[in-house]
Amino acid sequence: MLSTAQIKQFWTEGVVVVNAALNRDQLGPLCRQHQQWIDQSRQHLGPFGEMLDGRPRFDVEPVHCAERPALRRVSSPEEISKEYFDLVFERGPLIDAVVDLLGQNIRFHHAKLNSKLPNSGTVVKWHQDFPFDPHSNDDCVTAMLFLDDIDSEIGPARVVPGSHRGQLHSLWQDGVFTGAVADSVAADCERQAVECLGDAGSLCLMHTRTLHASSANLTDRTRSLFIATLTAADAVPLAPNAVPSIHAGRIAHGQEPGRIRSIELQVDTPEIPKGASFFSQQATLPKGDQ
Ligand SMILES: O=C(O)CCC(=O)C(=O)O
Repeated sequence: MLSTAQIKQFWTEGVVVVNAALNRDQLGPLCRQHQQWIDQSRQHLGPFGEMLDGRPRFDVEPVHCAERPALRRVSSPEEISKEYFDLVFERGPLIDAVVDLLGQNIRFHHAKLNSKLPNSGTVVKWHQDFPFDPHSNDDCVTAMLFLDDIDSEIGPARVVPGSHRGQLHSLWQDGVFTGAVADSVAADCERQAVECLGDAGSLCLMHTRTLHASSANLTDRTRSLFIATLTAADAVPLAPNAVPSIHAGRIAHGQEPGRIRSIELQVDTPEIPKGASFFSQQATLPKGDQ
C-alpha cells in the first residue's frame, strides 16, 4: 500500500499523508452514515447516546442546536456501524498501510469520528496521543481518514514534523489534566507547524508521539476525520481506554504474538474524561488560570 518513500517519511517526520487511499465509492457509505448521525444530533440538546462505560457516545459543542448542529465526536463508531467496523477489521487500505508501517500483527485500540461543523468553533489543542494512550512500546499509529476535502481554511490537523523523536510532554498543567501541552510548548509548536491537507479519501498516518493540533473550521463546509489508533500487537496498554469499545484489544490483522515488548519510558498517568470526550478536558483551564 505504501511506497518505500512514504514509509521513510513516516519514520523520519512522524507523519505522512497518502492521497486517494480510498476512492469515492468506498467513501460514500461512510459519509452517508456520518450525515445520518449529524441529522440525529439535531434531536438532542447536549451529548447523547451511550458507550461501554456509560458516558455519552455522541459529543456536541456547547453551541449545538437543532438548526446549527455542532456534533464534534462519535466515539467507537465501529461498534454501531458495519462500514466503520470493516475499515479497521477487514483487509483494506487503512489496515494495509498500518501493516506496512508496523508489521503483520496489528491490534485495535480505539476509534472515533471527529467533525468540525460550520460555525461550531471546534478546536483541538496541541498534544501527543501517546500520553493519552500509553503502551509498553510506542509502535502505535493514529490513522486519520479524510471524509471531506481538507484545505487550510477548514481546520486541518497541524503537526510538528520530527517531534515523535523528541520528548513526551505532560498533559497535566498545574495539577489539572488539561489534555494539552503547556502554553510554552504550544507556542514552539505553532512556529514549526505543518498542515496535513488532501482530498476526501486521503489517509494521514501519524506516529503516536507526534505533536499535533487543529484550529477552527472557517468555512461553510463540514470537516470530518475518522481516526483509528492501531498498535503493534506486542504493545500492551498501560492505562484504561478513554474511548472504550467491545472491540478494543482485538487483533485487526495477523496473529496474537504471545509476547509483550516494552521500551524504557516514563509518562504521566492520563485521566479518563468525565464528559463525553477529551474536548471537555481540553476546555479545562489549569488551576492558576481558573
Ligand atoms: O480532529 C482533529 O483535528 C485532530 C483530533 C485529535 O488530535 C484527537 O482526537 O486526538
